[in-house]
Amino acid sequence: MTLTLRAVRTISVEVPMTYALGTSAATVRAAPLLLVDVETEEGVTGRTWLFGYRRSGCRAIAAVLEDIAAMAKGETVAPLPLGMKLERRFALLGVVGPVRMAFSGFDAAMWDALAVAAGQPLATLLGAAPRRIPAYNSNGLGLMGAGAVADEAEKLVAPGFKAVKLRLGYPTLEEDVAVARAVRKRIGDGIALMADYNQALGAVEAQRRGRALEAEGLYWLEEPIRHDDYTGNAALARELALPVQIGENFDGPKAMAEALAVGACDYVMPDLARIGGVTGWMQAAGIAAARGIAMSSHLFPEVSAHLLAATPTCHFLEYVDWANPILQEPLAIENGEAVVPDRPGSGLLWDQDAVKRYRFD
Ligand code: SMN
Ligand code: MG
Repeated sequence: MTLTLRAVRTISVEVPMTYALGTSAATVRAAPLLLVDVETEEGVTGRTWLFGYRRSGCRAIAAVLEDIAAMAKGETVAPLPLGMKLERRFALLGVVGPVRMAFSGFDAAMWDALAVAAGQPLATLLGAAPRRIPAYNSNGLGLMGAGAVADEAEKLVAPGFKAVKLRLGYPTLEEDVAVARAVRKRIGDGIALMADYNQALGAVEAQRRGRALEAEGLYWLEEPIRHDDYTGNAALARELALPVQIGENFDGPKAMAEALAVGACDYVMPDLARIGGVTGWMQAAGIAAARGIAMSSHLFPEVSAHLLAATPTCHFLEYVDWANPILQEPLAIENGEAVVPDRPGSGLLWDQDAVKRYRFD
């Protein structure tokens, strides 16, 4: 069925988080989410959600989406050519940051509409099938000190997760090591433990801390230094035994291709909203597959589960429960694996009462 674009509607909500997210860059206690609905003349609605990081982020993305909607009205829902055409109109402003997120959300919601219209799960429309994807629990584990982090880690693995992610970047290396050890001691050896610095370190310090952490049995070292310093990341990837993970800040598949061309990392984890939605993700998946690089997701677990099912080098799904309060059917996790839902589209439906409760714009 051909779908014709009628409107794009957005609602901003701020949802309380079960676990605060205290990274080396900022602490977030409530998640500002932008809910995106693409409506079509045929009555099919496609949905996605975006993370605004701050309320102003939601407002900025919504403003761009309003502009995109005005240009897209009456067009056929065809994410690749329509996205390319409209992005060209934003070339002078720059398709980065909130503009990139708006286009990514527009793309993901269009793909959802196509899958809903086809009566197929998004994974199926992408040439795969619903299945289970290994997931790590990425809620919480902020910079709270060894005792509090170990307590929280115990709660995070309780539902059956086999992997969790720790935020590092304490003032000293000794504190980083102490926290990693306290968590390991508490959760035991059978659980994978990822560590994320959120770009906190300089090149020399990253070498020093990375080398010391090699003895702590971490699964990957994420964004140790500035995300766009590809040569610096490449030096770390070469010199450390600990695999270097980057990708949440790749701005489109081209950035990922450039990073991989210089060996900037061992693993990649693109973000649905920065890689260019479903279309950008699939292109990135091809690049990762060509190089045999394991690919994980960043945030947006509900949509990312479908995408990882269609990713040849599928690695880990990053699980966060942020959208659960406003979803009719939250993503199911069983034995530490995300269950790709076997229903049309990505499976996102808003709980309207909850949306009213948490709405801020
Ligand atoms: C992260 C970054 C920004 C928002 C949420 C989480 C973090 C991650 O870097 O990888 O989970
Ligand atoms: Mg990260």
